[in-house]
Amino acid sequence: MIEFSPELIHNLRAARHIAVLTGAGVSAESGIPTFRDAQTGLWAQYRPEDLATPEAFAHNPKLVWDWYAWRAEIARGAQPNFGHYALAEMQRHVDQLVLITQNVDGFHQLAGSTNVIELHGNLMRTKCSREDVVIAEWNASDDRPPRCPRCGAYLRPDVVWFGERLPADVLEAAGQAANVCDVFFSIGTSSLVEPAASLAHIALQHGAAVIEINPTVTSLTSRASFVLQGASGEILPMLIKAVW
Ligand code: BV8
Repeated sequence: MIEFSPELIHNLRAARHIAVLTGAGVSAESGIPTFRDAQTGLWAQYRPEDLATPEAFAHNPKLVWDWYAWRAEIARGAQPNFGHYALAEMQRHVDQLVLITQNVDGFHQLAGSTNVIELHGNLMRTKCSREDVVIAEWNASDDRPPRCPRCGAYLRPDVVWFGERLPADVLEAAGQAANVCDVFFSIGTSSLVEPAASLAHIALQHGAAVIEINPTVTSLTSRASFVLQGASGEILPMLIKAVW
């Protein structure tokens, strides 16, 4: 059982606005490999950051399409874990909780969280690579990637690749949440990818308490107000019990 400091418990009980940033670590206990984990099988020879780019898709659209199809398959075969459910419950205890996720698996919504900001999109959604519009269905064919039924261009996953801008409205909403929160959680993220990693610093700048939950040290750890070292699927349910 982890002991939570009285100061941490007080901060959370007094909080009216909570912002939460999650990364791949929150889905690790669901069996979804994180970006830091070595990839397995066919994908072991590739680095995610080399596949999640427009250049990789331009160079080898089938390879990138198949990588996302594999990841979607893993996500469809997995479930949200206790960490996801605890965050959905936390939302019921505070006036406003904005859940900002870097994850593309849709598990927060599956676990019942609302007010979810998907910074990097969602691999269960597909869009036209030319028109940038979401395409819900297309003619079944063996083409990989399939072709847009409207214009014939390749379809692609509706995610933000490295070197691509985040949608302005999404980034704006996330920045706003970080700006007004009393407490900012950074959970299961190596805090390396920008602009997501800057959100915790925006919160610190205006005096919010920043709580990091991660089994390892990250670039944020030394700046965080509270550091809960461990797995989010274990810590979050205990934190909910201790506070609310
Ligand atoms: C942009 C979707 C601008 C796709 C992803 C400033 C400085 C340096 C670099 C840059 C910068 N600004 C821009 C860049 C470039 C780049 C970047 O940040 N590069 C990094 C590598 C340095 N950023 C971008 O390109 C962004 N775009 O800024 O555009 C621009 C301006 C003009 C014109 C054009 C563009 C776009 C970034 C979005 C990339 N897309 N995902 C996909 O998923 O396939 S990022 C992807 O990787 C994830 O979404 C996630 O964000 C990131 C992985 O990070 P984490 O989630 O933290 O996961 P990770 O595996 O790293 O860590 C897991 C953590 O969990 C670990 O700490 C581990 O200890 C912990 N953990 C493990 N188990 C548990 C746990 N924690 C809790 N419980 C557990 N059980």
